[in-house]
Amino acid sequence: MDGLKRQAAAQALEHVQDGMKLGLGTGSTARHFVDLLGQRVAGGLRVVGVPTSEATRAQAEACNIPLTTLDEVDRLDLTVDGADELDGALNLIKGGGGALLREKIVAAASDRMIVIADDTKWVDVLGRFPLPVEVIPFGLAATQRAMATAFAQSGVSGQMGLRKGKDGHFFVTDGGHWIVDAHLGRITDAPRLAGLLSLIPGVVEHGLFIGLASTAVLAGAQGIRVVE
Ligand code: ABF
Repeated sequence: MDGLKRQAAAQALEHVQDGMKLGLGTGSTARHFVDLLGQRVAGGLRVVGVPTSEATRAQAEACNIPLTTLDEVDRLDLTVDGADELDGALNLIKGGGGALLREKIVAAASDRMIVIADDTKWVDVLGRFPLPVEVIPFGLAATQRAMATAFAQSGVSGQMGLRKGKDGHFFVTDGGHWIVDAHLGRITDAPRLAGLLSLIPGVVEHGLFIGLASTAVLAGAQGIRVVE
């Protein structure tokens, strides 16, 4: 599986050109991309990157990839990031790694987003992977009740659980928030659910990425498949 992830990352690297401003994704697949990009930078490629997590920042710095922020540049040319699930409309579930807020801010500031993944992430209908929703701790129960209403209004239901970290305590995001994972099964109208979740005050951001990805590079046993 790791080899497939690296193949997808290598294919996405073909889209990187000298002088580009790049969004740098998070997760084990994006990690391959940053590693390969670092090798190209060492060979003379000139790019600047905006990392989507503290983990990616640390990796990019170790690879000597020049970094910038969205305060210093207006738009990014390209973001390359992984996903937990993607469908035929290139809608995504992201946030399994807990970095969905910065990932979405960076993707939305990019002219293009390439998703890199092994082909097990490709699904007919999103939702088998639990939907991560980043929430403010204050008023959590009220936020979860509002989320349940949003689920019902978009025709889904399921259990919600507050994510815990490896230490057994609540997982805290880079932004200092918590994550609720919603086990919904089949999200048949992802754009509607995305819109409803975005209206809830205690929801900082959710892991449905609708209309943000322009290309998917999927690596499988049969080779690389590019979906646009
Ligand atoms: C990030 O990393 C996340 O949005 C997503 O949750 C995860 C995918 O991880 P991996 O590439 O390790 O499967 O892209």
